[in-house]
Amino acid sequence: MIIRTGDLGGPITMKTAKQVILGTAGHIDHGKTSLVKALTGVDTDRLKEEKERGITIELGFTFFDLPSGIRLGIVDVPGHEKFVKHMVAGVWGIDFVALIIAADEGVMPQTREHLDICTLLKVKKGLIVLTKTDLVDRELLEMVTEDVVDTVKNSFLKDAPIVPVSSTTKDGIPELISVLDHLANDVVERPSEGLFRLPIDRVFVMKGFGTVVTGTLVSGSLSVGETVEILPPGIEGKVRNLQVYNRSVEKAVAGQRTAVNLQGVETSAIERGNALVRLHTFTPTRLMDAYLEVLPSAQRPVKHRTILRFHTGTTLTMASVFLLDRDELAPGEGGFVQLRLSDPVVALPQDRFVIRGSSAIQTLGGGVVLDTHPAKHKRNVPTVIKDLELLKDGSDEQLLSQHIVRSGMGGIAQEDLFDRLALPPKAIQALLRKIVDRGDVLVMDPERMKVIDKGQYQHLKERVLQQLKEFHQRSPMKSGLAKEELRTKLPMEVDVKLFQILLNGLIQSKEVVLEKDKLRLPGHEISSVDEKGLVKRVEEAIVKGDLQPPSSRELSEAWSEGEEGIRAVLEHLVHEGVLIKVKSGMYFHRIPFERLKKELIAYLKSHKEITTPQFKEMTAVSRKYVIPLIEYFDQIKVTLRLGDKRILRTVSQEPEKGG
Ligand SMILES: Nc1nc2c(ncn2[C@@H]2O[C@H](COP(=O)(O)OP(=O)(O)OP(=O)(O)O)[C@@H](O)[C@H]2O)c(=O)[nH]1
Ligand SMILES: [Mg+2]
Repeated sequence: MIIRTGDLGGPITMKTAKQVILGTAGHIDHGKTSLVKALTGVDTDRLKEEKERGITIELGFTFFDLPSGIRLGIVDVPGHEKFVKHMVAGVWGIDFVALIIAADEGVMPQTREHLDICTLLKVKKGLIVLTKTDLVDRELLEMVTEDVVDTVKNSFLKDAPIVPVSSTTKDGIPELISVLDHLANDVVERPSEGLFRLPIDRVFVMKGFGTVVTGTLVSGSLSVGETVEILPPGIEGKVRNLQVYNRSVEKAVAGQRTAVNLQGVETSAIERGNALVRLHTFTPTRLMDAYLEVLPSAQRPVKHRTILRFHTGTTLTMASVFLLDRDELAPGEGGFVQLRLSDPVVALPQDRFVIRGSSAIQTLGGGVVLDTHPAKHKRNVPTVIKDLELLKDGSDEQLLSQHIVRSGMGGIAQEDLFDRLALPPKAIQALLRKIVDRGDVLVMDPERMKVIDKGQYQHLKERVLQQLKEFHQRSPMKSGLAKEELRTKLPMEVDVKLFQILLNGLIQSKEVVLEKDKLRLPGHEISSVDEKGLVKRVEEAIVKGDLQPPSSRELSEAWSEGEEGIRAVLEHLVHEGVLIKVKSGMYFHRIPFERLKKELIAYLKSHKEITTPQFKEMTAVSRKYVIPLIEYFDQIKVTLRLGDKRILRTVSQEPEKGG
């Protein structure tokens, strides 16, 4: 007799290859483990302590084949309130749940808490099993059933089958098997081309084999011989052997309970809560954006910066909850949050999580991960919330675009997008192609398929133009800015390739001019800022000064012009090759300077050496100019100083005519 059949879907088809995972849930001692034993013959309570205390502590695993041929894997969870963390780990990744309620006790605290957890983790379907029916009469069973129907009326189990059984007398077990078969038949198998991930729920040593880890393979597939990585510790190992339901296999796929024998991995280095992934596919994170819902039944609101227990996959860590658009979330409310975790975790957007109190341990709420690698957000910023709304409710394509926008001015490579979306890499590749073809993003490195959002690229372009504008304002007499100097003024994540693409684009569109390795805006010409014809006047004054040229200060005083401006003109003329800067503030015109240089070389060739007084006589100028000049000749390696004399440094510098 089935109390309520619910919607059992269509007719069952024979599916020998199909594998589906069922999880148990329910209050302590309500008969979960006994029911699993009644179904499979296996006692999943293996630990000595479990046997002695008669309770489940760790997760139990077993399986059996349903009449249709579907293999049903079972994760048996503990009901004790102290072990809810194991329960969350066990339920994360199951296909459907059996909420188990003892007919002699009815709905109890962990019945509700486990139901809440399954709801928060978005377990899509399930059934209700009333156990220990041999201990109650018909009347009591009816009362309990009413209570149960009332408890689940607003949950995903509101229309679920209700099956009364006795694990002791086996009453109702055949009916239960038939209901399980219908539900399993209806489960949509997980795609095996997803990004491989196995949250580890057990680690142990097997004699003669070494380290074995087990878990529910939640997405993708894994084959013997592959190199894998255990995160967060970042330990590499090789898959020596794979087992699915006690049988060695070459390949394990999503939806299977899997045991992985790892070569080259110390058992002590890994623990429950770590994740087994393929190399370079995930980066653990300590900061994530999420949407958090507080249970209507929570005793108190969740306040900004509260520290709570955070459960996802098989991991438990502490999280500081930053509420992004309010100061508290009341029971029944939901909002966008940034979670700062005390330990790094492996997660994907769309992953579900549960939060529980840190001292009064009680399930408070949970939600969905939206971004696993966000920037730190300021609170109460409308654009931040708008972006997160898109990540929460947008289409896959909008999500992908949004992640590209979020990668900023540095762009993002295709492989780094694989762990931003809960989609198989192949699907992400195809979506990215579509976005590129539409022209919303720019490919900056076709080899790695590194892309940048058009809007971000535009920002970057504007940055370059702004930098050049500011540069011209600062140094009106400089012809332009060196490429490398410009690069240092852009965000660090802008790599050489992107920088080159950016410059080429700007040069091609004539927004920027490249001249002698210097970049400038097309409107910038020195003559255009030189309204007073200073360039010409300065050059004339320096020529006139011959070997005793006026300083910038002297010119500024003589003409009542700002010294800054004159200095800029002098520097510009040095840059143009008209003047030679012998020392700070002292500029010679090239013509008299070259004449002097020739005279000096000729003198040294015939006299072999020269003293400072002799050089002073040659130039016929004051010491103020003599010393800087002769030192400059040392500096440019025309002369070499030996004590108080100087000799010619390189004879070959000016080859003798006909010699
Ligand atoms: N009479 C009767 N006793 C049952 C039945 N199912 C379980 N029990 C008894 O109830 C007690 C608890 O059963 P378990 O199966 O260990 O309960 P559990 O839900 O797995 O408990 P935890 O895992 O610790 O939460 C045991 O003593 C069982 O023998 C049943 O259908 N009829
Ligand atoms: Mg148990």
